[in-house]
Amino acid sequence: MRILLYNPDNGVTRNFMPHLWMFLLQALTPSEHEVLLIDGNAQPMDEAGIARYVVEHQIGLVGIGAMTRMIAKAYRMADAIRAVGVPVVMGGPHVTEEFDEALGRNGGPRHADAVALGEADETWPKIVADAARGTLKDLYTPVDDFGQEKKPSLKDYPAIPWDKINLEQFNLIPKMVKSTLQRIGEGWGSFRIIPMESGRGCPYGCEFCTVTGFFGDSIRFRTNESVVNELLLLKARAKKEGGQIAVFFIDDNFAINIKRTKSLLRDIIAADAQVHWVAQISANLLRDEELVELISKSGGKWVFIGMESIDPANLADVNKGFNKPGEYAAVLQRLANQNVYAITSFIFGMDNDTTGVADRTLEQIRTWPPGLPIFGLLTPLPATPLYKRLEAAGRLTRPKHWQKFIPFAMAHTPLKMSIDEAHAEVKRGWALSYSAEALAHAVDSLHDKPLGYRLNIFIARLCFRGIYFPQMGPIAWTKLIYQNRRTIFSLAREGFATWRRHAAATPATAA
Ligand code: B12
Ligand code: SF4
Repeated sequence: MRILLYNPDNGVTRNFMPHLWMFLLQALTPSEHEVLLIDGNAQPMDEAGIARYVVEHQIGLVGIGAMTRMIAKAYRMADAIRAVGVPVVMGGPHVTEEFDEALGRNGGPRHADAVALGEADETWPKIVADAARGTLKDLYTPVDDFGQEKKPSLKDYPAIPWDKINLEQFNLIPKMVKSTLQRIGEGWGSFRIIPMESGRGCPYGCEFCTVTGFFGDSIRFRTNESVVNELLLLKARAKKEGGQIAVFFIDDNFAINIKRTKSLLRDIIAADAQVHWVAQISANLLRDEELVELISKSGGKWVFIGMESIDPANLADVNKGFNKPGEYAAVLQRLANQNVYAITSFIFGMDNDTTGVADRTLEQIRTWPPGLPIFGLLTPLPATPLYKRLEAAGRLTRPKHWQKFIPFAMAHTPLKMSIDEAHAEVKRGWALSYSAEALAHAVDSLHDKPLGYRLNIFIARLCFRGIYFPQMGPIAWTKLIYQNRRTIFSLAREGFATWRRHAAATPATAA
C-alpha cells in the first residue's frame, strides 16, 4: 500500500522546519508499504490539489497530523481526500483532545475515518495493517495488555534514515543561489533545520500548555548513543552534499534532568558529533554554569526560553512560578558569555496584564544581550487547565476558536484590559523589536564579537520578523532588505574587508 503523510500549512508563514512526526511514523511503517511525505509549509496545496495527488499517486491511506491552529485546514483537506474514496487517519494533539469533532460525533460533519489518540509510535503499525485489510477502527488508543494507557519507552527509538530521505522540500537556500553557495567554505548549497527529540514529557504542568497532559509528567529519554548516531548521520549527509544542517532538539525542556543532559552533551563532544543546535530549556535550569559551557561546546547556538511574562503574579496565575523574572538578565548574560543566544517568548493578555505591558517588557529586553523576542497571546488550547478554568468562568468568547482560526487573536477576555488592547500590545511588541532601528541596535550591541555572530543575529531577526509580519515572496523581502539597507551595507563592507585581509595573508600556492 502507498501511504501519504500530510501536515497542513500554518496559513501565515513558511515554517523553518519540517515536522518530526512524519519522519518518525515513516520509520515505523512496515517495510512492505511505501510512504510519501508532504509538508504543506514547504509544498503548499489546496483541497483540489491533494485530491488529485492521492488519485494520481494511487494512495491507499492518508495520515494527517495537525496542531489546533491548523486543524480547520486539516479537516478541509481530509474531506477532499475522503471525497475521492481514500481513507484518512488523523493524529496529533488536537484530535487527541477533540476526537469526537474529527469523527463527526458532536453533531458536525465527519472528517476522519480513524483517529490515533496520543503518542502513536506503537499504534501506527496496527493502523496501517487494519487499513491494508480495509478494517480501520474509529479510535486507536495506546494501551498495554491490561487496557492501561501506555507511553512508549524511547529506549528502542527507531533509526530515522536521514541519509536516504529526500529532504529537497526542506532546503531553506533559494534555488537560484544554491550552486554558488555550494562552493563557499564548507558549502552552503543547502541549509536545513532538522527536528530531533532526545526525550518526551514535562512535569511542570503550566496552565496553558498541552504537553504535560499529552506526553505525561514522567520523562522518557532516548539513549545517548541513539541521539549521537542520529547527529553523526546528519552531519555526514551535510558534508556529502556541500551543505549545512542544524538540529532543533524539540524536547519541551531539554535540560529537565541536568545530569542526563550533561552526559548527552559530553558524549556528543566525545564523538565529534557537534552540529549547530537549538533547544528549549526553561530559565531555572540555566543557572548551571557547567551546563551552559557544555551547551556551547557541543554546538548549541540558540536556546528557546518560555519567559512568558516579567510579572511574577502572571507567572503564578499560570502555574509557572518557577520562572523568576529577576534572574532573566543573569541567565541571558551567562548564555551570551558562551556565545549562545536566546529566543525569548512572551505571552500578553494574561490576567494581571494592563495596557503598557509591551513597553514594560521591551524596557527589560533592551537591558539584556540581544536575542530573538517573540510575542503571543494567552490561548486556551483544548483540554488544558487554562481552557477549563476560562470555560468554567464563562470567559471564553470563541470557545471553538480553532474552527475559524485567526492568527494573533484572543479567544477570551483578559481581566484588566480589553481584547483589542491585548492585540495592540502584541503588535507593538513585534513592531518595536523588529524595526530596522531595533535590528541595527541588536547588531551594534555585539560590536566586540566576530562578524559571524552579528550576521547570525541579523539574519535570524529578519526571518523571525515574518512570524508576525508575513513576508512571503520577493516583493516583501525586497522591501525588508531596503528598510535594513544600512545594516546590510555595513555588514557586507566589513565582510569584504575581512575577506581581502584573509586573501592577502594567504600565501599563493605553486601550481
Ligand atoms: C517543534 C514544535 C514547534 C515548532 C514547529 C513544528 C515543527 N516544525 O516541528 C515551532 C517551534 C515552530 C512551533 C511553533 C508553535 N507551536 Co509548537 N511545538 C513543538 C513541539 C515542542 C514539538 C513537536 C514535536 O515534534 N513533537 C514530537 C512528536 C514525535 O510528537 P507529535 O508531533 O505530538 O507526534 C506524535 C503524536 O502526536 C502522534 N501524531 C502526530 N501527528 C500524527 C498524525 C498521524 C496520522 C498519526 C497516526 C499520529 C500522529 O504520533 C506522534 C508519535 O507519537 C510541541 C510540543 C511537543 N512536545 O510535542 C509543541 C506544540 C506542538 N506546539 C504548540 C503550539 C501552541 C505552537 C505555537 C502555536 C506556539 C505559539 N504560541 O506561537 C506555534 C505555532 C506554529 C506555527 N506557526 O505553525 C502546542 C500545540 C498544542 C495544540 N493543541 O495544538 C504544542 C503541543 C506545545 C504546547 N505548549 O502545548 N512548535
Ligand atoms: S510550557 Fe514548557 S515547562 Fe511548562 S508544562 Fe509546557 S513544556 Fe513544560
